[in-house]
Amino acid sequence: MGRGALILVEGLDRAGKTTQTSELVTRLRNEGLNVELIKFPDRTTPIGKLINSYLVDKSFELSDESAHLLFSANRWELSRGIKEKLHNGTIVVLDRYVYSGVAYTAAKGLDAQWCLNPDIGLPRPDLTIFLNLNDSQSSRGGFGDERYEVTEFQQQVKLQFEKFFNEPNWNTLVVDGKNIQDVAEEVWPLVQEVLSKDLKQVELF
Ligand code: NYM
Ligand code: MG
Repeated sequence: MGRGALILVEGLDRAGKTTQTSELVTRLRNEGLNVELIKFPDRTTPIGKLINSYLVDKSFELSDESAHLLFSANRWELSRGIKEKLHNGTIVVLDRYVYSGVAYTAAKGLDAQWCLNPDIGLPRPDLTIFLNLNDSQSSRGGFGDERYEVTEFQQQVKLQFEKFFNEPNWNTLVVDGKNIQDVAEEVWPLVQEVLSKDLKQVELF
């Protein structure tokens, strides 16, 4: 048996990542495959708990740099487990990852290469699906009240995500006006294609 695939779903807040990753995991399990879903930030770890405080409590002050490094550290906390699962043949589906890390901090004006540096060495996804909301929808509001859930900021984040649109293994799916099943039907062939590959060693950022 070959290794499992690392599949990432990225996007702005409210793009539908959590819905689509859970649909995808259900579908893969129905095919009899071993699948694990990991959502970043993982708010359950010691570092994740700090990140959660930072997101929900706007009086919890951290410099932009230290907040950024916590999000990266949260990925490093889980990276060994991710590699082990892939080696054991488990498909790992990620809800956000390195690209969110760079895009949200670079949107604050920090240098994008500086933002990527702490993530260098993390496993690289075999497939990234970016759920793309066009401007009219990203400005429709309806956010929760966590830090970053503000229309103007989301537009800056989107500009940062767009810099990754030519990354290897990247697919941008427009989700505007589509229902959950429509989007899932577009996700599925991309996933099947990566599963049909004979994946070699896990690549790294
Ligand atoms: N976020 C997420 C970052 O700023 N950097 C990161 O590295 C990651 C993984 O956390 N607004 C931000 C994006 C979201 C917030 O994520 C919480 P979610 O998926 O809404 O729980
Ligand atoms: Mg959110």
